[in-house]
Amino acid sequence: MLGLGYVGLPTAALLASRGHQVTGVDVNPDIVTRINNGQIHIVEPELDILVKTAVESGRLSAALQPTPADIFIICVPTPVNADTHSSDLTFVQKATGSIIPVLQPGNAVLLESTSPPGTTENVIAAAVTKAGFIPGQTVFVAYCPERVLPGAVITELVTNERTVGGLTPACASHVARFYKSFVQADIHETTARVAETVKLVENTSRDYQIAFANELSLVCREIGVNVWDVIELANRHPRVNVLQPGPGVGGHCIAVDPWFLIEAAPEQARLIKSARQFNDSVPHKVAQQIAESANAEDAKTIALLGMAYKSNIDDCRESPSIEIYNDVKKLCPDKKVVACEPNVQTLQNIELYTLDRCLREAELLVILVAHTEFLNLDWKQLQNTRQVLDYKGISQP
Ligand code: SAJ
Repeated sequence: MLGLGYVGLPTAALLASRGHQVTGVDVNPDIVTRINNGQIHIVEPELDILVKTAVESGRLSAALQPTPADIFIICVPTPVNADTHSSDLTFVQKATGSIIPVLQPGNAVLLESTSPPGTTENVIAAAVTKAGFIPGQTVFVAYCPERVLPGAVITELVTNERTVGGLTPACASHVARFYKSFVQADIHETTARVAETVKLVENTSRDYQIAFANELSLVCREIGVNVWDVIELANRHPRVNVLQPGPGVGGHCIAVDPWFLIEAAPEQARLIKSARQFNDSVPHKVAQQIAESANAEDAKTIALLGMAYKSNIDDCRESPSIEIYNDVKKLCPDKKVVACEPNVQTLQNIELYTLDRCLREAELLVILVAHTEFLNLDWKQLQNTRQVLDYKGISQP
């Protein structure tokens, strides 16, 4: 397993628990040491025990370089460049290069990272061909996108259906047999390019639909109706399923992956691009609204509730709440801006208060994430004494 991140590590540990002998490879020596000590570096339910057991059983170990294996799985980051939004495939290229010296006839090389269409062929197949192998004949090459939801990774690794895109039909069926050894759902065989596009479409469709929900929230504001009521009732129609508006789209996938589709067909993907850009603008609009409310109500202390990128996780990277916090601080230099995140102890450059302290000291409470701790509050009672801005629709009776 090349890359021991939030997909690679759980997959490696799960494979080891199913009897496979697994070497986890990572370029970060701290991660390698940690895993070899049976510890983990990410927060994910059940992962700690799964890794500990796998390491103790001798079926999972970590290393800085790949060792010979029947199957190589590449699970490394595929970021987009911040300014141009073009894809950066450096990690996939390096991981592929590191496999070549230990690759042998009959091995399989699989890519799981979200990638632009054509990557499996242009990066992986090209590298193995250059090394003298024939994809589909002497080695198997396939694209098998991960689909797991952070917070439910261990379950979803087993229960989600999978798409397996082979460079040739022989590659697809060889690799599908491997996934059947631990996936309890259907495995769909197709071409690598279709599988690459499918992965992008999955996350882009979510981004696109969230943009619709976010735009609806602005439309409903103008009309003077409650967007949550409108969506709930519209969704009673058998063929309507509007997603939920929020303070922006965070995480490492949904806000990134549409750019790969846009890059592949810039002239055609206009609505996709517009949805992506609109979702990116939402945190700034939210910050503006917060500043306006704080000024109108003369609130001296503003508490932002929820810094993680979504509910009941501790991952605050790529979180719209962080952007909102920084924006509000700039827009309200004379006010105290604090944040509450029950799932972390500290956050760089952010003044964290406990929930109790926010409730005691802030005149304006802003709900940004629907954490269970916030759902359990009596918002009706709080609204008698505090101004509440609710971006998750949880404060209604
Ligand atoms: N969000 C909304 N409204 C909604 C749903 C989500 O504003 O109705 C926001 C969330 O608050 C969050 C962001 O979208 O900020 C993304 O959250 P998410 O739960 O939709 O997705 P991720 O990024 O945690 O995981 C996604 C998943 N993809 C899909 O559901 C199509 C997961 O299955 C993928 O494996 C993962 O991306 C990935 O790695 O690609």
